[in-house]
Amino acid sequence: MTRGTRAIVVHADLGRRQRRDVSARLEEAKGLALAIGLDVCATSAFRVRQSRPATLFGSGQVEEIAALAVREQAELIVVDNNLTPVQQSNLEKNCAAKVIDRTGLILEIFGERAATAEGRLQVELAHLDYQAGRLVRSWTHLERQRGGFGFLGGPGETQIEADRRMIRDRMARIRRELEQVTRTRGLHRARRQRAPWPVIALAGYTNAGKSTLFNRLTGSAVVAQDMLFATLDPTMRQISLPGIDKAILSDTVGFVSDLPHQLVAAFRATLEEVLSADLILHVRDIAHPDSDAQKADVLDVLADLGAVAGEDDEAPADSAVPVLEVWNKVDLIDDPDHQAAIRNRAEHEPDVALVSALTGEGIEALRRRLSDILGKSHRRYEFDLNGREGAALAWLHAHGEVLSETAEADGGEVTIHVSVRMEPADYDRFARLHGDQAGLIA
Ligand SMILES: Nc1nc2c(ncn2[C@@H]2O[C@H](COP(=O)(O)OP(=O)(O)OP(=O)(O)O)[C@@H](O)[C@H]2O)c(=O)[nH]1
Ligand SMILES: [Mg+2]
Repeated sequence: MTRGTRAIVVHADLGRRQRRDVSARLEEAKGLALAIGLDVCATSAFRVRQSRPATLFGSGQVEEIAALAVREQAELIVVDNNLTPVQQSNLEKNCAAKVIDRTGLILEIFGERAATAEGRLQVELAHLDYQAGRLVRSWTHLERQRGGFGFLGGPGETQIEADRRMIRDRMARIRRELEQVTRTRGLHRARRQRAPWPVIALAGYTNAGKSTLFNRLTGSAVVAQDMLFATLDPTMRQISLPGIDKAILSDTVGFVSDLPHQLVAAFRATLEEVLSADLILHVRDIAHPDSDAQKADVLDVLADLGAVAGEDDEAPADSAVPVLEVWNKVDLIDDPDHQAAIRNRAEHEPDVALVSALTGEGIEALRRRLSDILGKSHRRYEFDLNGREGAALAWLHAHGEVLSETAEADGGEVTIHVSVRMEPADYDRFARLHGDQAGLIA
């Protein structure tokens, strides 16, 4: 798939209760296609009463799609749904064009954006997982890449087995490499927390303005543009807040509805930065017509990661991170009545800050708010204690709220990883009392 490829975007409206209407879905799908540089010539939605196992769309609809592709001279059809391998290959045959589904498209975008070694490994892992799922009935995808494996004979069950094994081996290797990278980052995290500076993580729907706010608050210049998934790799900078010595702000990948589960799994380590934060700033494009649906999608992903309590959870998770909603892009609300209503709502909601990252409105108030929250709140610290230091562990249980505790044996040495929420003053006391002998990660 190359930039500038002529493409049409189609969506099957399956009539399920959706958070957004069909035209908004199509608009977003078009945005995803544009994000990878496709030349989108036409978009169209089809009401599909009964999804067909062979083609998803009804036969008349397939003809319409084929005709549209011909009329627009499109080489590629983006289907904004998830397709089975069989549906994908039948559609390709019937429409005489290449077909990519929603998950495939998002994986392509991530593949193009990944800039760090870690990001590339994560995307490759997600891609392999996606391919492995497609091997069940269709091996044609891999055939192209097989190259040197031709000696194994004609494709058949044996070939599928061989492909599966190849993918499995490669996935195992990537997982090991990723573990290594993650471990290094985990150490960085521990070192940072020992400082101990509070960490604020930005989270939110793609294009909500996270990077723009990040730049506004830190005075840096990370890429922020009107494009879905502009940011992929996490970035951290120091920000200064009134009355607070130092704090770290982290920008990260945006979310989207129906984020492929392979990606969430692969990006878990990166997204876990969000989990270990002291505060999550949930940045929302409050001027977007689908703002509420986007919020629900973001909360789904955060709940999935265990950062916030999910809709079905009875009580907030122990480790839940406090969330402040940042209603961004207030400058974009044209209708004065709507603008007034939003301002009024923001004022009365306890955990909402209204800003425009672009004009700077509300930013100073947000800074004060952050100082307030971080100044008061307990922070989260992580320790690696030597198994013999029972006294240090007991102290942590007595003075802090232990969020998790896991033991790991390496030879005769037992290390206990403890994650604790406590006041910075208590942390200082702990460090004075047990610091060196407790074996803090340094
Ligand atoms: N009018 C207006 N535009 C904004 C505001 N904040 C961000 N934008 C614009 O919204 C677009 C997306 O901003 P980004 O900061 O890249 O969004 P993001 O959340 O980092 O997006 P991803 O990294 O793609 O997930 C850019 O064109 C910004 O200039 C704002 O307060 N007002
Ligand atoms: Mg960004």
